[in-house]
Amino acid sequence: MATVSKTQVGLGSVLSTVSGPSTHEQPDIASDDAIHTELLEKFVGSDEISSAFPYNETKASEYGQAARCPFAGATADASDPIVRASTVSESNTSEKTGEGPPPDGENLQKGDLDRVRADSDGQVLTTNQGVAVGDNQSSLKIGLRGPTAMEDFILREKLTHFDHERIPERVVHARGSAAHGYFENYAPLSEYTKATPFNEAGKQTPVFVRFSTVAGERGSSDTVRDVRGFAVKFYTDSGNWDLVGNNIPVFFIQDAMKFPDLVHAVKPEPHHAMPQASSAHDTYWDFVSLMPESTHMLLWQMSDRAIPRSYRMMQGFGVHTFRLINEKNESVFCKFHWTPVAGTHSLAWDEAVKISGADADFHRRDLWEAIESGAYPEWELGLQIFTEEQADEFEFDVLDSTKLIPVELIPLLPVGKLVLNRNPDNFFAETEQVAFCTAHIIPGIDFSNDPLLQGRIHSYLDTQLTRLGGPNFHEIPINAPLQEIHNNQRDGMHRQNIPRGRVAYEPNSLGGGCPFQAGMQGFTSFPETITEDKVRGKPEKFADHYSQASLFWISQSRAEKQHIINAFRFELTRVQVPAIRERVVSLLVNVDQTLAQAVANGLGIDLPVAAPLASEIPFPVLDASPALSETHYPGDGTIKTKRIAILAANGVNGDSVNALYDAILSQGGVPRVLSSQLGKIETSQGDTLNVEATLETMPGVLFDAMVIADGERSVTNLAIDAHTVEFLRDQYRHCKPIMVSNSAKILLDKAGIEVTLPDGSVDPGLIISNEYDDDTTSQSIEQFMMAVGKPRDHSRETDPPLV
Ligand code: HDE
Repeated sequence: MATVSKTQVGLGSVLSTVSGPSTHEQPDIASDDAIHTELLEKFVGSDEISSAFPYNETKASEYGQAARCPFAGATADASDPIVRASTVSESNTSEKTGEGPPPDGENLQKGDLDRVRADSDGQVLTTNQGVAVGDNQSSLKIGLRGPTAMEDFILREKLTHFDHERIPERVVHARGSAAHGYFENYAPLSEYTKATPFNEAGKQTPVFVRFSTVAGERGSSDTVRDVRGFAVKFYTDSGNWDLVGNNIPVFFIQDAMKFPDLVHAVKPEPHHAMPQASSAHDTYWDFVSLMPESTHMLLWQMSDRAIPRSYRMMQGFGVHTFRLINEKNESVFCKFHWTPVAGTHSLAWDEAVKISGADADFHRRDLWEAIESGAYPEWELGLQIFTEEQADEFEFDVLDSTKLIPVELIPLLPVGKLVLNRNPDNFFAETEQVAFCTAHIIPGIDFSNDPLLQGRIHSYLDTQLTRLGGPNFHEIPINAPLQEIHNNQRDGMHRQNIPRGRVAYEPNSLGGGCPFQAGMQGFTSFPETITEDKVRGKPEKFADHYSQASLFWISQSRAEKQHIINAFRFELTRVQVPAIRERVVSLLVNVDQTLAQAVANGLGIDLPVAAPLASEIPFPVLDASPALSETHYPGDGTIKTKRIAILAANGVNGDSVNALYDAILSQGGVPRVLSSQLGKIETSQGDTLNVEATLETMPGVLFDAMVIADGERSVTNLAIDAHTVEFLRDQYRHCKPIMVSNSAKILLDKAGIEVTLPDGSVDPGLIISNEYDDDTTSQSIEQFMMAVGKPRDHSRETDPPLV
């Protein structure tokens, strides 16, 4: 191209932002004015890069067959980065603007959370504008006894910020706790999926996991009867993937259309805003008894699964059927299961109620303490993988979220482990602001047509707009992916990122086509063929509302069944309208006659006739699935993180307490010496022991097991504190291991505790030790620890309770 003079190219044009000459010719840009030279360079470069796109060469690929394989967008290299810049003045650098042009093609918002962590060590207090505050004690007044000055910007900034500290809580799952960790993949899963967390053996993907209850408000108690959320955000190297699941594998409803109704029914009743965090009220049971598809979920919700011992001891489920897609674009269906290494364990209902009073933060504290002490909670991820053809053969529909796939039918393929090893720095910044969304998926994973899942894809993004104040919540550090974000979305409330350049559209030629679409390297939806009418309705198999409810019932142990009956009895007794109670029992008649009869007896009503079935198609009677019982997940048998109370008072045998304390600690348990008040107690050896907590502040429900320490005088002293007897009774009633010495048997008598089980056999959880001596005591300790390491043995239970 011939060079031309500045007049020809129109230097005046680059000093303006409107119009310019109609030439492509290359000017002689060796100007004596550096800014003019750069402006010319930018002007010429823009024309050059734009000329590389004489037309939209990929347009034709958007149509017909060609559209099945999306193309990568057309791009051209800008010869000079100044061409993409917003302004040539970017070379004027400062401490604030940074060192001029940013690295080519990078969004520096990416990265670990350290870039936004703040520590104030050695720093003075400042305003939000960074002005050092001289006095943080008093507002500015006109005279010591005078009015406060309007100009006190320090006071006003502080109060204004405080006034706006709260954000709306989540509509559901408001109460939760979270932790950081990682997912480690066992082996490449490329046969099924190209999703990058699964593509290498040993690969670790950072995660943030939030557990929650559903119905209660943000400040409600942890141990209420409720489903628990189990939401995992994977910060993968192909973007964020959120697996937003629950601790129960099925759901109440089949279609997203009914979710607001369900939530309105279970939340506190609108007139008096009661009850908090409980389904035991009329509107809830009114709704679900008119929705027979809820029956399966109701059995789970009334089971022990709805009162977990710990977030660390719950299974997790993706619930819906998802798709996996491999590099060849082949797809299989998949369900996600998390199985806790610590086993699946639950509280007793009476215990859960008492914990609510003793420590409303029981689960939050448990998770925090376990991680803080290095006992990192762990789960194994298992996949149920099946083909569309297999799905068609099942007697239930895999798109129906009120159904599960028994693992006896499709076994779990173990694919990796989840480890939670870091507590958040700040509850609000991380746990409260984290935004999970079922629409966050990555290449290799896709949705199924489950109508519940389809509604969720909309709902989660939508809810964040209100909760987190606009569409830029993805820039909040806890939500930002590790991958860089490059797109033409702009503006909105609280935008953090400063996009460079004038191009905010695609296709473009002025930005060299960038950012350009990734084509087959990017996310592509599975091209499922659908040839059906547009309708509102549900498939026939969805009309089976009871066979899996019966399956769940018959798969439970004797104790689990009794707990389900008791839970129905409790919840329905709190319901006031008899017709609603009867309607619920009429659903149960279709599940199991014994269950329905037992609940009816508890309510003092005659067995109602069975609720009519929604379909005439006979539905299958299924074989029991042992994996649906909690007894299938006993855990690793260790006492790790188990809290063990050692009750002691003046005159205690210090040697026996020390031996026990050491033994518990050495096996990873958490011993605490409890007495009537804090301070020191004298041992029979003449030493002293520190009391760590009192019987009044930490009642028995907060411990997994207890010991009445050896020493006659100590026992006598404990006997005059009624808390001791309550402690013993609760531990006994909740089927927890108890160890007492011979001399402490008097306390058992006082508590009305028999040394044998109600059926007369030996109680394996009640260990009576001889007076302290090295050998026999260590045998008793061993026996006690074995009992503590096992799941609870419910053989002490009677209905009503004897103790
Ligand atoms: Fe949710 N759900 N949900 N849900 N859900 C929310 O999103 C919704 C459903 C689940 O720790 C909300 O950010 C609809 C099933 C968890 O932050 C909201 C439907 C399952 C969490 C929402 C469902 C879940 C939520 C409230 C029916 C188990 C907490 C705040 C179509 C598979 C995530 C928010 C966290 C949270 C909507 C049904 C699990 C309103 C519309 C089924 C674990 O968007």
